[in-house]
Amino acid sequence: MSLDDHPTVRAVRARSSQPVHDVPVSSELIKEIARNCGADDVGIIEFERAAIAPQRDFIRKVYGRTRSLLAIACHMNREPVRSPSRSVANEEFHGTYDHVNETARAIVRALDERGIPACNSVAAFPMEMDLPRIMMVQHKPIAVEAGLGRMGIHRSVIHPKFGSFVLLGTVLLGCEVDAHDHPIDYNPCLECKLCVAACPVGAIKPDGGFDFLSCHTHNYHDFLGNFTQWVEKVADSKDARDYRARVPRTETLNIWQSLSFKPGYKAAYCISACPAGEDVIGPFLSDRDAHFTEVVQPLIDKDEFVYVLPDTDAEDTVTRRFPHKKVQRVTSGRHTGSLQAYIFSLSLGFQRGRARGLDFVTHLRFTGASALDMTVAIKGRDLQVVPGRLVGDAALTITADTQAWLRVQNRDLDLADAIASELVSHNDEKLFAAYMRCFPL
Ligand code: B12
Ligand code: SF4
Repeated sequence: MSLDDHPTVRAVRARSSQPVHDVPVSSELIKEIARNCGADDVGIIEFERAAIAPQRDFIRKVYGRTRSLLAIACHMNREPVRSPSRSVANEEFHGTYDHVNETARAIVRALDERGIPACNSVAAFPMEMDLPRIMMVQHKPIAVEAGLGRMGIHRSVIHPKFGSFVLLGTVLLGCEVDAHDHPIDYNPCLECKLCVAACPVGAIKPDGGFDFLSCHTHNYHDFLGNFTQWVEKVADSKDARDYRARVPRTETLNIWQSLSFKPGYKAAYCISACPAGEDVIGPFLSDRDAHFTEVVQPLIDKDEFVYVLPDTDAEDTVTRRFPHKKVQRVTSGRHTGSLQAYIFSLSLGFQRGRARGLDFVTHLRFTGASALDMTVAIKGRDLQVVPGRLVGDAALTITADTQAWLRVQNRDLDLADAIASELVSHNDEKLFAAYMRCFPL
């Protein structure tokens, strides 16, 4: 039988003529479908929008036919998110993440039924662990471009109506649309800095800076890093008594609960404290002190474990500003698999507090199979990384075998051993120690 005679082909050809995706689809139609499927707010932008350029290749890897991006926001219930009880707040986060994902799936199904090709992307934490960059679609820049809000000092998108209490999703559309949305013309962030005051690890900086490593280490303790550490502690334990000496009973229960019910976010207090947004701001406007006492102070006062990497800005913050909270020292669970990943990790892990008073240029010369030169300039809170070139006068020069350096980063090789066996060398003991303190392992 020829393809033209196949029953499927005959049935499809007997249907109406042109596939919808060859002509621009009504933007309003798609948005109405999205709202009917459960989105609280929606916006559409063209795939070629300049702000999306840094993630275009990653989006293509998810769905190669992407032509437009549909941004969706679903709002969370405010009061549960604000509860100092983590189980209550986490239920709200998890429930809304599921809702965003289910909404995106329903939109794709409804569009498909109308001949409009589309692919949803995940709302919650990404899982492409084998790639140097694990998140494929970055919802925040897409949501901002589509007019769903602006990023506040806490670096989450604040919706003009729902404030910080929204989670985001993106549906990748395989069609052009007839109208595009644009960013809103003001930032709903009030610059009140309550997010700065509430964060237990000091990850939110008053000038809008963000300490990724400290937030990730504490807030995401139940997610990636802790599991790796726990497995290693189990592997190292001689017997049950030894295991109990290494892992507090609360941690064992915590891990079991994460596996059974989903991991818990340890804080997200930056979202809880935020009074921005038309539906949220009322009580703050009528009595700011009451907002602080009722919403922010209970989070500050909470007696809880705070997970930090040793000798970091986060550890300083907890001991200085929150002495009633209990510091739990942990190791970072991240894996640095390549020099590109190391370069990327520098800006994520940079400890501004440790860099206070420093002003020097470092030349790094990586040798071996993947040889590379690079420059790292540290000037107080400012960090500049220039991969591929040695720039300026270097006070510190580090020469390292690439593989050995990566093994040190992953704590597979002790730094002292790497230096003793001349796999790593430098010209200045004091500056080398200062450099290493700025980027904790
Ligand atoms: C990586 C990530 C994190 C990281 C970094 C947070 C951040 N500020 O970006 C960590 C683990 C710390 C984190 C924490 C939280 N997150 Co988060 N997270 C993401 C994720 C996967 C990507 C973020 C992103 O787009 N970054 C890129 C750029 C554009 O954002 P940026 O702020 O300019 O970049 C900073 C970092 O992301 C980092 N970075 C840049 N590129 C890359 C690449 C990689 C691989 C990594 C690891 C980091 C990284 O460097 C920048 C400077 O610090 C998104 C989901 C998604 N797929 O989009 C959710 C998302 C941003 N998270 C969200 C939430 C709610 C949280 C938490 C409240 C935890 C929770 N309960 O869910 C906290 C809040 C912390 C905070 N104040 O930002 C929501 C925010 C919703 C909103 N209203 O904006 C998102 C959009 C998930 C969702 N579907 O709604 N998160
Ligand atoms: S808490 Fe205040 S400063 Fe922080 S994001 Fe919200 S409005 Fe902006």
